[in-house]
Amino acid sequence: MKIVVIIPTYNERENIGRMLDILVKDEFSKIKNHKMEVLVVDGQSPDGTSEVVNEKMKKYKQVNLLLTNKGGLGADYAKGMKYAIEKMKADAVFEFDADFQHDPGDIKRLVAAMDLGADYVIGSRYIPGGAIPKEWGMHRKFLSFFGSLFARVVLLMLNVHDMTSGFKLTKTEFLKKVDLDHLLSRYYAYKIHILHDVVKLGAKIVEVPIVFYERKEGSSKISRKDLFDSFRVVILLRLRDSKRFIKFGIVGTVGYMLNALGLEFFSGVKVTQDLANFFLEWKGSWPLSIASEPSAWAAAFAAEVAILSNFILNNYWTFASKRITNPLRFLWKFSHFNLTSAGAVVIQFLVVGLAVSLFGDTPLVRQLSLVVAVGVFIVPYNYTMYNVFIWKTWKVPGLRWLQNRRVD
Ligand SMILES: Nc1nc2c(ncn2[C@@H]2O[C@H](COP(=O)(O)OP(=O)(O)OP(=O)(O)O)[C@@H](O)[C@H]2O)c(=O)[nH]1
Ligand SMILES: [Mg+2]
Repeated sequence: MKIVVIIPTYNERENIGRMLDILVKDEFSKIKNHKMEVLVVDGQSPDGTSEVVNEKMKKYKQVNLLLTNKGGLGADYAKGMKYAIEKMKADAVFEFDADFQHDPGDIKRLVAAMDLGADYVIGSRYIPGGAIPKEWGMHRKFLSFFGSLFARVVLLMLNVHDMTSGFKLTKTEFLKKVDLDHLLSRYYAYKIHILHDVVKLGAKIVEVPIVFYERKEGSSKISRKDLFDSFRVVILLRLRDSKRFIKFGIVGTVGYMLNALGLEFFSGVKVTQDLANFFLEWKGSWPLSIASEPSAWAAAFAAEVAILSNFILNNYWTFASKRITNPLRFLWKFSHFNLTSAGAVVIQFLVVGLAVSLFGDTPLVRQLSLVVAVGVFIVPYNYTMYNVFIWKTWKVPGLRWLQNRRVD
């Protein structure tokens, strides 16, 4: 494999020369089974970092230089990664700092993890054996740890312990599938975006413990705005992941509102009165008496309105990519959807009907009983039906013949 160590620099004159010597002379020679190269991505540092690199390039053919206009760490890394992939034909790339906070001696340890099958190796400070600088003040320790924990929890990535490490080895077969031109951050938070995408692509992740040292020469470029930027990126990634879930929630809310309005509307129309009158002789004999309540029928009609709205909105919006257009298939799918939702009609009929027959037929009783019907019965009911018949995530032995029938 060809492995390119990408080192972004901005005013790292005191560090870069010594770092390149150590990498090329000491470390690369220890890695026998791969072709190792360096790509320094310099943001045209005013301190003359690139002059030092140019000098080293005369000495070592493994050193490459790419000049940028200092677009921020993320933007410059994106350029470096694309250069390594397209121009240098890298099979894997390192993210690595120039300032000796990362131990060059750890490079071979991350390579060894990839040799054992990892696609994405994280130099991790938050697993046993890893460490952050002792010299860091309480607040930087706190921010680093809880920042990482926040990202892990919100993005549901508890199996990754260090979300913001700057020391990583990534197979370019995965990096090529990440949209490097549209990273959500041009600054430090780009790391969270790439990590998130690579995990979603199904890469095999391995964390190798590293000690992160305190910077000795030069100055830090990280700033307070990076904290807010990281927060923003985590939230945006989360929203992106849960778009369908949020749409599903909105569809449910609209469905509920139509249900509540429908209940009021139908309880005042002639059809429900007529239906109730038809069963008037059952008035005294509970529970059949429920059929003689106009609002019970109104609740059943309202349920059907909500089912219709849910089906149409989900078909044309939430699952728009799988939209059903063929009219026959649409009808078939709709009747199937109705069949699985039929229980909801019955539940609403019974719960609202029972409530109005017990407590009187007032808007308050109707609406409160609707809340109970939906919240206590219909949501769990739908959840069960969806798992058994729609997504088929629960296998029920006695129902296998029904579950296995293809409806789509
Ligand atoms: N090309 C380029 N390099 C940058 C940019 N910002 C930072 N760097 C380099 O990226 C690496 C990491 O930046 P640092 O400032 O050390 O960030 P850090 O290690 O998280 O913070 P410290 O612990 O304070 O050093 C260093 O090698 C910097 O020189 C940039 O905008 N462009
Ligand atoms: Mg640093």
